[in-house]
Amino acid sequence: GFELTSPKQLERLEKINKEETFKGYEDPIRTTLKKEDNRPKISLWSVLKSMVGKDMTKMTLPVVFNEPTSLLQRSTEVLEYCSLLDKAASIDDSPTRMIYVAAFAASEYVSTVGRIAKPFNPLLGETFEYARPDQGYRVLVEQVSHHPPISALLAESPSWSYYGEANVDTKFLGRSFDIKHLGTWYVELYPGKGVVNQRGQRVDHETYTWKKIRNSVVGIIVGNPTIDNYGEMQIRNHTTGDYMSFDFKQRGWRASSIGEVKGEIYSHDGKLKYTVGGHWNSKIYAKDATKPDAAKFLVWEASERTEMMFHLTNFAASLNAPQPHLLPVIACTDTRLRPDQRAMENGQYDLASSEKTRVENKQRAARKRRELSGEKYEPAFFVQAKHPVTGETYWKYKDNYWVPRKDGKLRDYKDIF
Ligand code: CLR
Repeated sequence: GFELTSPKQLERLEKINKEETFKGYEDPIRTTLKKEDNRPKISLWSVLKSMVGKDMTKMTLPVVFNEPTSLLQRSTEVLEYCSLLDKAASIDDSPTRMIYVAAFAASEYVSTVGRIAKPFNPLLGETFEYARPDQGYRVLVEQVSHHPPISALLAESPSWSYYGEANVDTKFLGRSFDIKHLGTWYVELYPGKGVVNQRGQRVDHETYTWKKIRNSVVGIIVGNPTIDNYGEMQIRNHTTGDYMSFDFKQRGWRASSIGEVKGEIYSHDGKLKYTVGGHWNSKIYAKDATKPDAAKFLVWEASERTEMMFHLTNFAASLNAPQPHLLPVIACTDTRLRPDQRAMENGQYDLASSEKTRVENKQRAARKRRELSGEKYEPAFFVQAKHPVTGETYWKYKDNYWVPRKDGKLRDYKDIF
């Protein structure tokens, strides 16, 4: 929706097009699943009460507690509101760009409402790709480690990249089921007019980082499980030195406290520039803090949601769609081809359960084989490297997915399902 102006933006656009990213994405976007829920009713607490103290990877739950998405797809769901990043890149002033980056970081939480189900744990080497010709971006996610479960994600568009490591530490404590996020998330913005860094030089992009806040499922024992997301997010613009503290309040007794957020954006010299407020489950506003009588303005608003099975959002319903043009093009390791999850989506719960056991056994056998032959597992599309800006280790894309994909070379490069 925003004009691309800089040579860097045009170069990024050309790469995305030259690699035929949108090949296979010709079908209409699926936005819903069927409505009726024919799952057997089992109380969550009756199954969970024997599992206090366990983490999610060690819990074997009946497949009816799953939803037909994988954790690779749930990481991709963050991109539902990525037009906020397009908007950010269209702005010349860096603290103002931070407002939209922060709204993007908060917007992912609205999709958690009502989703009290276990996503499929990706198999080692499982991948997921997603591209949107209507919005000009593409995403690639790969499960790079099984113990602990870690996925690496890279999303790219002409004016931004979003990448990081999904690495969650889960624990069921009886009263609540808690999810802590260990990975760092990065946004690189390529504004049309470039960026002035802290040394006064004009450069073509800026780098932001933050860590995700905590998710917590409460109300399990009383039979009314709900999800809360809370904690302090520190967003830093490493290039200009701007920073923000963004507070996600823990759910209290007042209805208005549910989803409440409050943040302050400072420029590199410590001057308060903007305040940000609202709710991650509905709307986010910002206000110029340098003008005493400034009015707040709307930054982000959650999309309407049609009710459907598993309470998926309309965006989430698009992720696993078996689109006829796409299925022959994607890598053979793509979640869309995973048989147990497909059976679950089709309402075939017994098949889903037996297929889940089969693919997990297959994964175990492959690990045994590697152990016996002394082979070290290497992810296909990402490699660990030192980040040029933060100095932290991160998963760097090897730039070897989209070209082989367009040439049909990922159709049988591996057998994991
Ligand atoms: C939240 C948004 C993040 C990515 C992310 C990672 C882990 C997800 C979490 C999100 C939402 C809540 C989640 C969690 C893993 C397990 C937990 C789906 C999507 C569910 C609610 C736990 C349910 C467990 C019972 C059914 C036993 O960007």
